[in-house]
Amino acid sequence: MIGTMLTGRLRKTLLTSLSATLMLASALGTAHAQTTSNTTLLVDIDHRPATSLDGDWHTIVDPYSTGLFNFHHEVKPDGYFMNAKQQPNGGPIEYNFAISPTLKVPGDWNTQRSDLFYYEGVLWYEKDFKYSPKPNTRTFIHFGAANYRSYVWVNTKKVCQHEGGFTPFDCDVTGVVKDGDNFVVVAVDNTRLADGVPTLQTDWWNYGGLTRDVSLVDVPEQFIDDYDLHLSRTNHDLIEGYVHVENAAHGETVTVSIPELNATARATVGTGDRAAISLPVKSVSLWSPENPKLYKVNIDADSESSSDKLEDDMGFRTIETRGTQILLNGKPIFLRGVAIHAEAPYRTGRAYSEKDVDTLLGWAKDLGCNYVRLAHYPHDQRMTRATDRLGILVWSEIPDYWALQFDNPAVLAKSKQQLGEMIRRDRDKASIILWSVANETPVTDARNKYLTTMANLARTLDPTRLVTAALLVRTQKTAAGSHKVVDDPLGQALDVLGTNEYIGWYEQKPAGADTTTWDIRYQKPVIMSEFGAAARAGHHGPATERWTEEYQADVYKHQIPMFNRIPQLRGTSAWVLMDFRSPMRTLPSLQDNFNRKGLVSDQGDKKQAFYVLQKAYKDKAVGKPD
Ligand code: GCB
Repeated sequence: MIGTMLTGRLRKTLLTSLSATLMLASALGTAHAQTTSNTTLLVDIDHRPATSLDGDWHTIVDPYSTGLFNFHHEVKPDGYFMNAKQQPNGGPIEYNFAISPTLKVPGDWNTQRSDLFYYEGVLWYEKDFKYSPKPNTRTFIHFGAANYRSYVWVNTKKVCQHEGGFTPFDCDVTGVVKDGDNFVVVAVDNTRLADGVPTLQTDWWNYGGLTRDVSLVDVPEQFIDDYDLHLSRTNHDLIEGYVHVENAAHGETVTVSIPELNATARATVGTGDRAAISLPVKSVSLWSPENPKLYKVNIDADSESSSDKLEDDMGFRTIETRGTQILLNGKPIFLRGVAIHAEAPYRTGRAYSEKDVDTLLGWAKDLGCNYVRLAHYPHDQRMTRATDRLGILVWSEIPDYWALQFDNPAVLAKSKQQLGEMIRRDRDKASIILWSVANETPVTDARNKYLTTMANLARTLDPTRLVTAALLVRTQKTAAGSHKVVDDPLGQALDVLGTNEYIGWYEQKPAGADTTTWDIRYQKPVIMSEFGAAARAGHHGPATERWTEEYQADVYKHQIPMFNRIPQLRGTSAWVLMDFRSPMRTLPSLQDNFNRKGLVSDQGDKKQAFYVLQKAYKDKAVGKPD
């Protein structure tokens, strides 16, 4: 919602750090070009046997990238990735991981050490680990996510690099890991980039580091690295899709079975290393918020020389639109929801644990939600596993947020990569019904083209779900109040339109909603993907006084009747479940670097607006399914 004007000084600072980072990236790219591509991305990683590399990692804060460049800014052959130790008669070694402070992984660095609170730059991580090689095995180091760019070395050899702060990646370390003692060094750089996804401005904290789990995974030489198994939209007695076997042997067979349904399908791997699956089932108990039934699914890939097995917990349902309706298992549904940032309750920082997820989703359930918008990037996989278990429908999105460089093909490539990684990790989750490709992006020809490409890609990668985006809305003043027009050309490419509005906060008074009319120029379902107002928990006063709980509650009281006057509204996600850290929110004592639009404070205090929305959701007094 906020303009992106930069002051001259700030722009200069950003450009300086940007060019340093670009040099780092290109130096790393050229110096290690032969080992930089990493294409494997293992799915269902939480069901694979793995050795966790979580815990304490030694760290070196490196704002000048000294670990990589010499004094003339040339790439050093003996950077920190060598993990060298001073020898009695050797040259000077001016770093030592072994005696450097540790940080916990998973975890952002900002909230673990006060001197790193505002840090944006390069930070090096190192961990020793033991390994015993097994025959006929490929070995990967799996990173749940690292923000924003990562460069990885094992035993001094560069094994991969990755860009994107919220999606997983794997480094193939086969042949690089050895029997006995090994070490891994990771340089993580969270410098914001003009050509990054997201770009320079975001209304959330740029938490850096190895923010999710890291593990060492052995797989057979032929291994299952991707699959898509879903209920047919036209036949609820059929599960269809594919299993991909990497490096599949000729004649490799794949078996998918669901013991509880007494169902088994066998197929041979064909073109593109994929086995097409068609699994007839009888009386599947369809997944829904009222019945979040998950089945154990076994997937086996067998050849003469190798065998790989995976197990998953999956629900089966269909999601589609009919006119302005959203149909879950063929029946119209209204999405009663709230948006959630991956901000950890109570301790702040990036959320990663089961406990974080339980707390956040516990509040969402208590609010009466059957749906959550996971803003503004893919959350930890624990979140989407939990929404599957709890029966909470999900909108999941990539950080195509605000003013990306829409005319830059390199940026488009980054968005595509993140979309692909998000869909690949989470396409086995029945709870996810919506992939969102953007939030509040400025309408230009370049952006329309870019995001249409993204919407089409989402549909190609996953034709079984709905594609959406949170759009800005045009406002016209009328004699009676205001008129909101939804005619963004991107709407053509979407299945469901998300619309964000802040009547009562950034525009008008709360009562402005009473006289606002809506003109939606598409015959498609609409979700009010954001609305809300800020309040400091415990700050009370008249409902006319900004920042009070009463004011925030008043905004909600006026929003709900307005929603009920939008015939094609099929969902609402209030902004936002819990207060979250944002450097944009500097007002002392009221904000203190938190966006205070939470219905719950970061310390778990429910504000008055929580109860207003809870009552409306529990009484089913907001919106209607058809
Ligand atoms: C928005 C953005 C969201 C912000 C919110 C706000 O429209 O999508 O990321 O945090 O407004 O609080 O201004």
